[in-house]
Amino acid sequence: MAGAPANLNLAGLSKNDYRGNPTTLCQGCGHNSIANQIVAAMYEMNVVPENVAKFSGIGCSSKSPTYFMSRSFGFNSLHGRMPSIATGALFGDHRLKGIGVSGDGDSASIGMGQFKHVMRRNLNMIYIIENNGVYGLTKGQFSATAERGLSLKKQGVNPYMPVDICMEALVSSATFIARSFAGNPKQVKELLKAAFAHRGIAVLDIISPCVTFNNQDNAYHSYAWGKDHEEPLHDITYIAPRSEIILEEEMKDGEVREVAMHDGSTIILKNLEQDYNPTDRFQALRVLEEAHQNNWLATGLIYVNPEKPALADTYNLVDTPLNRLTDVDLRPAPEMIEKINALMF
Ligand SMILES: Cc1ncc(C[n+]2csc(CCOP(=O)(O)OP(=O)(O)O)c2C)c(N)n1
Ligand code: SF4
Repeated sequence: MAGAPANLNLAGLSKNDYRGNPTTLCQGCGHNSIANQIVAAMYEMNVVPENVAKFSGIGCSSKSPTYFMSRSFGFNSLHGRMPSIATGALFGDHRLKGIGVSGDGDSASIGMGQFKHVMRRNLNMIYIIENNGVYGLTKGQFSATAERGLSLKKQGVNPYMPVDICMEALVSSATFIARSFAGNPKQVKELLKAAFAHRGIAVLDIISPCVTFNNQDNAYHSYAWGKDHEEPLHDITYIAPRSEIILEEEMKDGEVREVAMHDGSTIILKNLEQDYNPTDRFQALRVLEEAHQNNWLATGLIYVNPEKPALADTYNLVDTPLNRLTDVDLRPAPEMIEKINALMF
């Protein structure tokens, strides 16, 4: 195909244009691998960085937006408050796509209320939770996603049941829910692409080991446990609108499920163990419960509903972003003022 030179994508940008500052996180931290996959996915999707706004709360994970897409807008907000800041900003300019990065402490502990409300509002944002079961930044306390019985040297034994981020997202009416593992970069990248194509909230719960405070082999958020217990529901491939579908040889009838996205793109899922339909909410609930009971790390696209309108679409907004409206645009015409005055007296 004629087009851009090999190292430039269709937006005319090189991969370097999608990078951020060098990481300051620990070497081997799962969060670094996720930032790298965001760079790769956005480059391959030909995203214009200036059309993206990055948001985060507080934590090692919430530092991540610094490490990708320096040319995009960005706001590092307060602990657990990323959803409301993002909601305001994406109302201010509803043409931007949000990429939010949070931690399990940021979202499932202090920010749980905000998390659930941004789900039901269906904000047009990818919401990544870099889930390591601990508060990495403040030296490894248990977070709300830590498994019961987890024993850490300085913390003792966790007595509480864990919060399941995907289950919480599902019951809060999120419209795209996926789980992955930082040790599976290909799946992370394809899910990121699909999430970007989704118009609405797209939750990615990514198990992202904290190599400093919670990476012993028996911990549910460690590299070893993830590798041993990962049960992908399908192989996932994202097909951009109008690009050639070249997978027919690999995929046989009956094993393949396609999900058409709002923008004309397609997600192709090749089922592995079971015939899984991610548009069936009841099946999604069941697979999460089964995974919980059997100690599986079920990964892949768990649920998607491309039909529900995103938050900005449920309001009768003008096409021009609200933050670009001028005084002249906002001032009612004299006849309209007359009408309003007449109604009052
Ligand atoms: C209101 C408030 N309470 C507590 C803190 C302290 N604090 C900073 S980060 C953090 C938890 C971070 O954990 P997580 O979101 O899981 O991110 P990680 O560092 O593990 O990536 C806490 C409790 C804070 N900054 N603000
Ligand atoms: S403390 Fe843990 S979460 Fe924070 S950067 Fe280091 S490995 Fe990552």
